This record gives sequence, C-alpha cells and structure tokens, in this order.
Amino acid sequence: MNSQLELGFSDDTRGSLPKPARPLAPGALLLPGFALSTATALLDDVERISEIAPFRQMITPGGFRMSVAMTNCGAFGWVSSERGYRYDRLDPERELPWPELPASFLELAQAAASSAGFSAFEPDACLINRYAPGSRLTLHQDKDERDFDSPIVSVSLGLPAVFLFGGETRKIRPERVPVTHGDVVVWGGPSRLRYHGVAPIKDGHHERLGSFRLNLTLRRAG
Ligand code: MD3
Ligand code: FE
Repeated sequence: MNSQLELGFSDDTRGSLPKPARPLAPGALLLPGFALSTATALLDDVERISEIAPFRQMITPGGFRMSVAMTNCGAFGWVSSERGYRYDRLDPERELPWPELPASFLELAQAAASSAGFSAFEPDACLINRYAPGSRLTLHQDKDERDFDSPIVSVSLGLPAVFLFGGETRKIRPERVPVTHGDVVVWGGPSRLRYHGVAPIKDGHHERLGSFRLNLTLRRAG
C-alpha cells in the first residue's frame, strides 16, 4: 500500500531517502551518511595505516591509560604521555613520521568542510580513534591545534555512538547527539572550542568493523 498521504514513496525507498544536513549550533553541522559511499576506501586506508603505525592506548598526563586506542596519519599526530599532550611529526613508538594523509581522507574532509561553509580547509593531521564497547572520551576541549580558524571534521565508522556536545565551559550540560556509520560532523567557527566527549560505546556488531567504532578527526594542527 502506498497512499497519496505517504507522498508516493514506495515501501522499499522510504527507508533510504537522503538525510538532510542538520545544524547543531552556529559553525557545527551534522552530515548524516556523508561518508557512506567512500566508507570502504576509508577503512582500507585505516587498515593500511594501522599496519604501519599500530593503534595504542596512550597514557594521560594524570597517569591513566585511555580506554580509546589511537593512531594518526598526516604531517602531525596527536600524542599523550605523562609529560602532557602535543602534536608531533614523529610517532614516539616508532621514532618515525606518521603515515601520509590518504587522498580518500583529504577529499572527504574538504568536501564536508566546504558543505559547511569552510572553504580552503587544508588538514595536516588526522587522529584515528578506535573504541571497543565501554570505551569513552570524557568531556574536553580540542585546543592543542595552532589554528582555531580551521574546523575539525569528524567521520564516524562502525558501531554507533553518542557525542556529548557541551558549551564553552564545563558547567553547561552537554546535548546528546547520536551518530552512526558514515556520519560526518563539521565543528568550526563559534563551536570550535566547545567542550565535547563520547558516551561509553554500547555492545553491538558491525558488518565490517565487528565490535569496534572508529572515528577520524581531520584537523589543521601545525
Ligand atoms: C570539536 N573525537 O579525538 S570529534 C577527539 O568520536 C574527539 O572520537 C571524537 O573528540 C570521537 O578529540 C570525535 C567530536 C566533537 C564534538 C564536538 C566538538 C568534536 C568537537 C565541538 C567543538 C570542537
Ligand atoms: Fe575532541
């Protein structure tokens, strides 16, 4: 059945209409499914990168091991140790440069940034976060980058997650923003320094990633 009131969409297309972009705040735009058509290429590149620079659970300056495993690609990589956070041209585990930023990452990031009104985004760093069920990211600001005028482009792959999108101080109760495989968020302008985090990942299974969630964040760090 397919009445006029249902706007003429058939039962098999109703579930796959393109999802519209959703503004979350000034400068912050959710692009549902923006990375779906290139997800396979992105994941092939993540596999290759992690064979060169393996995922590792870094230690925070407070001395705790992070629940999220991380690696990087691009000219700069984000690293944490008991000595603090920084961007470094070298992977401290290998004492070698990070793998190059693949064309698949760069093209997706530039297209997403452009859709959100940020032209000429030239990312030079990509932090790759890997979450197992229970892994989380506590509320923080991204302020180790040198350039706050550039946005951060976040690509979600695998298991779903809930972003905690807070305010300019830690006091403001965060909004919960669900994201799933293929979703892209651009965070820039007045939203660039807002507190944010990731709620503990729930158990689940994804056909390519199994029991993992991956997040790529493309940044201009150096
Ligand atoms: C930036 N990663 O690695 S960005 C991070 O899912 C990080 O792994 C998230 O936060 C993850 O530092 C993806 C989520 C995010 C949300 C709100 C923001 C980034 C933001 C607001 C301002 C700036
Ligand atoms: Fe962050």
